[in-house]
Amino acid sequence: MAARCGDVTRRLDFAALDLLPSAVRPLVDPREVSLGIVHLGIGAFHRAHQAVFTEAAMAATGDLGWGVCGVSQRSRTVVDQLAPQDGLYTVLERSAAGAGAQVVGTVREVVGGADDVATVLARIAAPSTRIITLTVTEKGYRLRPANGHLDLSDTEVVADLVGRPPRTVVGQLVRGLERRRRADAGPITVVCCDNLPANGAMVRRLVGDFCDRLPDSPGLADWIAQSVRFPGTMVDRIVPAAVAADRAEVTHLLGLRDEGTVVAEPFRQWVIEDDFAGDRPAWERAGATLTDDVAPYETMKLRLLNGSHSTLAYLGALAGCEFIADAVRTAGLGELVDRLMADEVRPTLAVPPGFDIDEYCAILLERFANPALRHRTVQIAMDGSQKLPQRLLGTARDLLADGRSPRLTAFSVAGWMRYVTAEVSETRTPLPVDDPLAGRIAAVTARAGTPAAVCDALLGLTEIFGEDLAADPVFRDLVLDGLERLTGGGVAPSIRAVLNEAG
Ligand code: CS2
Repeated sequence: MAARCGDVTRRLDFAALDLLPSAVRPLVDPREVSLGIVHLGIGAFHRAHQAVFTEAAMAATGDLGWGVCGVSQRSRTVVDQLAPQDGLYTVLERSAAGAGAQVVGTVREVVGGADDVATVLARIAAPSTRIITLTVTEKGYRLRPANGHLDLSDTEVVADLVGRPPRTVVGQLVRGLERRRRADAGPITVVCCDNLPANGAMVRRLVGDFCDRLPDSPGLADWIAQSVRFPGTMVDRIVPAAVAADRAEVTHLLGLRDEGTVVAEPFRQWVIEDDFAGDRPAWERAGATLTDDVAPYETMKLRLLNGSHSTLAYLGALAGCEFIADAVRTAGLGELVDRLMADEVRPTLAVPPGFDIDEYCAILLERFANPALRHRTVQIAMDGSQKLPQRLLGTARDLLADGRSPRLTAFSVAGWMRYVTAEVSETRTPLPVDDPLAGRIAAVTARAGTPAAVCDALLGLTEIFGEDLAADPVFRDLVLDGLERLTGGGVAPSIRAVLNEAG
């Protein structure tokens, strides 16, 4: 009774747990959970994905030693949301069938990584910590996409290397591991959960690059090679930014106020390379797939889901759609991504044995069309320079190498080019360019007066396109063709034309 008609201004925390309707309570008693995981980059995605899997694994086994110390990278927002709530928050699952709430109790501590570096390093060095997970977004790694190594010209990386309390992710990871080695706290596994190809190997490489430049840490790289594992992963769950209406709905469902609500679709998937230095949560008991080879899953997801997502985001935003679910029903975009997946992406994939790719693609289209998810096109359009290579350009490269025409993929790249230069959509809504390369993009296109000049200027950004695609005449012609159409004729007629030409 108290939960349903209680004081709605009361905030979720330990003391309010007993007021919650039993169906929404955490799967384990959070007061009994102890820390076992450090998570770098605690945003909405971690809370709706890995934390949910971990809680289900703890509930399935009764091993409650896998609570999360969540580190926020820059802003203190998550600390302010979760600390007063004893780390508790709600996952609001939205689908056409309605909304369901589940309170999650796995996050046991939240630390502002920018101002409390000492706690971050101490947690990485604690013997009870056996796993470090990461979701810091593509740009958070500060790597050079062209060679996959740490960007040693990045001023933050340089500052970390000369010895300030580290603020970059790689700096915190390496200094934490150094502390762990000194404390003789034992082996540990670093699980990258960002949408990057071969993400485990990538983090291992960046850690190595940082270590190579630390004159004061002899032997650290060898210790890491022996004691630290970096499995690759494929992570999947669509998690749009929560808004006031979501928090209001949670208040209604819980009878309590929750400032830390995250919104998610019902679908969730996690494929993890089974390569751990020590213990781990029984994530397979929570529906995760542990496998020897994560690469086929990862490429499939990055090219089919994320490639389509970016296509819907750029072209949808250009057509004036605020949300992905609208974009997929507008201007022929649904058919475009369907054909993009079937005709261009699928031939480049090595499908894991026994995996039903037809069903996977059909479900993807349904997930994009979920009317209850208000996933903003401009949110996904962010950081295109960091996303295009693994989402679209790999497909283009593979098709070109095979002598095939990446017409639809190139059209999607043209959508990005139009998005970053158009300023406003067809319905005059603003198209923000939120990207670490925004300054370079603006500078190289400033005096480009024709689609050809824009196309060449942007293809010249070899940190995105590499030397190969920048110089590929077939690719250039296809992208330019798309960009000319989008510049002159709008999204819907351009899609019709390109689909006709693609046959
Ligand atoms: C999206 C992803 O924001 C984006 O760029 O494409 O976050 C996407 O929602 C997830 O990868 C789904 O697993």
